[in-house]
Amino acid sequence: MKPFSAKVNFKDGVVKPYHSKTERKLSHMRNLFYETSIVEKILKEDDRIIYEAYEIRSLGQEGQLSWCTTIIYPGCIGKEYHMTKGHFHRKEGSAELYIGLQGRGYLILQTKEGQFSSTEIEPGIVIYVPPYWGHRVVNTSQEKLIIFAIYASDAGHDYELVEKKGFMNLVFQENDRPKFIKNPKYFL
Ligand code: M6P
Ligand code: ZN
Repeated sequence: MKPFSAKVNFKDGVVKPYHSKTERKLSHMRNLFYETSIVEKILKEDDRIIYEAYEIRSLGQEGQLSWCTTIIYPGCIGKEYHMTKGHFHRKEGSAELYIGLQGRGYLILQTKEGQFSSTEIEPGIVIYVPPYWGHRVVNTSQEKLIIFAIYASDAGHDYELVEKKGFMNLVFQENDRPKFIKNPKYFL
């Protein structure tokens, strides 16, 4: 394999060239937002894009790195801010690095044993996601939240647990400010 490069636009998060672009619409996240009845109501009129990701992949082999920009559009579903699906790594001992490029929000993290953590993201903030911590990005700003992430190419994405249980805390907009609320649907 030879060295290669790509260009990341730090303002809009677009990567050129990229290997894959993922577009996550509300219909792809039906059961991830807390207020499922509001989701269904919105979907009758508008299947809005919640976020997009541009990925540069290396071979899915040990020792290789992949990287990705993610652009989370501003907005709420009911009171809950737009967010990514969130995932654990299939190879659970695999860490990741997040770097804020634009906008503001939170990276929320949790372990399968019930520990929870959150870190504010803003341009220039670098967050280390240790092995074994599931992670989700939440956009609490009124502009696009753009992040850059670097991870092991063989880490893999495990969405199952998040789809089943959600995250321990929800990030709601209250009086125009983010507020963390215990997720009543979460169980250990
Ligand atoms: C970050 C990285 C990617 C991830 C993307 C979207 O850029 O962690 O690996 O795919 O965010 O998040 P999710 O996969 O949870 O939808
Ligand atoms: Zn990850």
